[in-house]
Amino acid sequence: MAIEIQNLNVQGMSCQHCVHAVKSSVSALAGVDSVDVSLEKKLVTVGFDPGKTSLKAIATAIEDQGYSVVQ
Ligand SMILES: [Cu+2]
Repeated sequence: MAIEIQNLNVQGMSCQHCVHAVKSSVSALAGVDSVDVSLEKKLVTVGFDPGKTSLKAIATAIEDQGYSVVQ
């Protein structure tokens, strides 16, 4: 399975707690291979198997933590 890498612009992340909340919620999804968060760039970089999850599911997991994903 090929891993797809995508960037999401996420508003509302301000500290390491936010980084941790986003990382742990996204990495809990089946099919997610890697999660990186840049507070400076307001960017979440996700590596995932598109056969097991989708960018939409990943965005929803982030929004469930109280952050806004800008499409
Ligand atoms: Cu925070």
